[in-house]
Amino acid sequence: MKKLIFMTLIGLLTICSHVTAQTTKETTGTANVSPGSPTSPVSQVETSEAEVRKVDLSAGKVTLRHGEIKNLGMPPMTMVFQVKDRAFLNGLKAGDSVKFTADKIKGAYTVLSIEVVQ
Ligand SMILES: [Cu+2]
Repeated sequence: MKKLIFMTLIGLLTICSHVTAQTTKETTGTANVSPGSPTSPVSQVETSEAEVRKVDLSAGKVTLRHGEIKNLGMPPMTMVFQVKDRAFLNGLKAGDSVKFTADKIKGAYTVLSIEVVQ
């Protein structure tokens, strides 16, 4: 009889620890997903640095020799960007150092914001 109780206890303990383990696993699993996971939110746009090479007011384009653009996974290079607003090009000239954000919009690399740095 004593042995039966003992076995039952062992059985209960096993179940308990199993449940606990599962709960812990689930909790940590959820914790890993939810807090500020950098990949999930609507395309986080990071500021990149560049030097203006050419401004094309009539086409609404700017050529930038840019540093790494993390949100686009792009290494440093010189390339042409569309601009979201042609007003961005007013006051920009070749040789300016700028900070800008860019994203791919309808298949075209587009400057979303740009600011001359002194
Ligand atoms: Cu590029």
